[in-house]
Amino acid sequence: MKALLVVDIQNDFCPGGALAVPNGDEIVPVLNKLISHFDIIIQTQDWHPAGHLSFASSHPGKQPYDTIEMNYGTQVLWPEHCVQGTKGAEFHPDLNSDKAQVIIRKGFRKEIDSYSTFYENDQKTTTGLTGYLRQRDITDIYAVGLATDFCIKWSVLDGIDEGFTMHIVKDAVRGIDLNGSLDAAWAEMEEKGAIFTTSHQIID
Ligand code: VGL
Ligand code: ZN
Repeated sequence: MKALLVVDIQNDFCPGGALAVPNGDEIVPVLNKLISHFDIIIQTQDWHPAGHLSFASSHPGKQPYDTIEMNYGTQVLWPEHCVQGTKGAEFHPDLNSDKAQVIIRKGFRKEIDSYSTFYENDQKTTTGLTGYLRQRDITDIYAVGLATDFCIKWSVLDGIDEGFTMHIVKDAVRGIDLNGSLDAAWAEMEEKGAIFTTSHQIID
């Protein structure tokens, strides 16, 4: 069984949002086509409490895109984004979210960020997604959404470690690209065994 994993299509990651991914909204029509093609849809939603420790504003003297050492490793500091209950945390209005069967929220613990949909950034705290997927006999996951070099990459790498076949739909993702992170992400995903595909290969 296969599932479509629609990652973080939220206002704050789209142009005009607090942490806009360049051309992030461009993929929405492609996502809607894929959504109508798949039977099982899982969406993720970045969902931070105010004062989340991944925000630069929570660390006096720090600027967005600086990094700090957390007890789980290096953390990029972000502009405040996807705060629970705000407009910025809502799904993009043009995304067809009606078909989503489960929505995984992540980053809701103040002290820990969560890029991956499987594990939080300590690589230990689970979101429960693996259990859901296994119980539904899902073997193949098609990752789409934002951002290629953060939430998509970490989800793809973790998904492979969890034993799933991870596909990444190249024309249905967009990246942030901090200091070459986008090229590095593509290389890491390829190296780990992710399968690169396109929406045309899936739909046509
Ligand atoms: C993301 C940075 C911070 C993402 C989420 O969705 O890739 N990136 N929070
Ligand atoms: Zn976030």
